[in-house]
Amino acid sequence: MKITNARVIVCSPGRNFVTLKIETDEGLTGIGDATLNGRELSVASYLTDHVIPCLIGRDAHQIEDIWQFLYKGAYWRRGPVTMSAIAAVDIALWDIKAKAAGLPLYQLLGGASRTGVMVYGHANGRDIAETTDEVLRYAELGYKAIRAQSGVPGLDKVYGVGRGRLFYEPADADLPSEHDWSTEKYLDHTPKLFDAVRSAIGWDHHLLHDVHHRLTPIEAARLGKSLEPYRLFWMEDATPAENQEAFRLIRQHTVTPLAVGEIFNTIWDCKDLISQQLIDYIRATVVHAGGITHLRRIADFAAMYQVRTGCHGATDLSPVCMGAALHFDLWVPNFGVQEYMRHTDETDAVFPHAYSFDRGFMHPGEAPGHGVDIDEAMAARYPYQRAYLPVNRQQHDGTLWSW
Ligand code: CS2
Ligand code: MG
Repeated sequence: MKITNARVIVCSPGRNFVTLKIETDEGLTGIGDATLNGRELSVASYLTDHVIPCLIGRDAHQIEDIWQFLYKGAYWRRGPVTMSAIAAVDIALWDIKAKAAGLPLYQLLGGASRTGVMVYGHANGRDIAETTDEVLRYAELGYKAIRAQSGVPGLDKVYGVGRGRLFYEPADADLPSEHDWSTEKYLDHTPKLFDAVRSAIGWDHHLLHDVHHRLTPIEAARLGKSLEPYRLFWMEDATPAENQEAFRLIRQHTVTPLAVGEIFNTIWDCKDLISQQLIDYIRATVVHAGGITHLRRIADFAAMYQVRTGCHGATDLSPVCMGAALHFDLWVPNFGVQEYMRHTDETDAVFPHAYSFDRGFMHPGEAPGHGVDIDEAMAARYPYQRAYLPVNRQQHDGTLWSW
């Protein structure tokens, strides 16, 4: 089966998405997600200018060889732009292969390892009371696992408190907006948040929290320790992870489970974190970590150390990524949880899909392929609109900080 054409479709049904569509001489097509929040056009250009010319004429069934060609052949290996582009090709080719077999993608990976994929939703609010109410609302929606993020007294804007209720879009301006930050205010506030939430919801739900890269290792250790009474499912991105060794300091002080990796793009970013059991969940997902082909390698490596998957699934990852990830989640033996930040109705209309949500669990559906498509005519109605993620500054002196 030869690849005859490939096109990049950039659209913005409420937020920007980049989709790769691959066509073959047997009439089968496949689509992949290439969305990188705030750098969408970089990946679109990487695909159009540097990848697609190399795809034409290749055998669409040779997923692994094409992956190796795009990874090693680039010479300049790794990085979010390169690996998102490779991921888009990979997801599209797995879509084609599964369609050619007439099977849902998870069957090609090894079949279902569970009856459904447990997902977590995002409850957020401006203060503890509002956030607690949202957590209870998510429980009523059927979620068994709920992330809680709230505003912090004395801070103007904080990660995770968004414009949406069921979805959250942080890329909120044509140029990066500036948020303010105070570690002290955050560390004082967060244990109070979880004391209130756990008191309100009881012990039958998993609670999660995203620190979003903002603490030093010892500060993260302090937070993890202070949250132990509330039994979190995980504390995410507790500290920037370029220095994987930093997590050892956190590990020495707290038993709160640690999750990291949504911004990782290859196994090398998490090799030591996993092999030295410094984390409990790996957050890498199909769109930013080289597609199904590479994410399987990360998951199998993680399984050797009892590290489980917890794929990223924010609103800014397209339904194509969600669909492919759910097939992966249904198969992967060391599954942990799948993030499910819903998309807007206009996004769902552009990306019709077979996956579904039911009482806290999702299923990718039984459609051949990954079960997600793109309505190109509708996508054309939503042209790209530049939008950047915010930056963060220390409130007391303006120092640029992790957002
Ligand atoms: C967050 C994301 O979902 C998460 O865990 O870290 O909302 C993240 O901020 C966005 O994906 C960035 O584009
Ligand atoms: Mg996160």
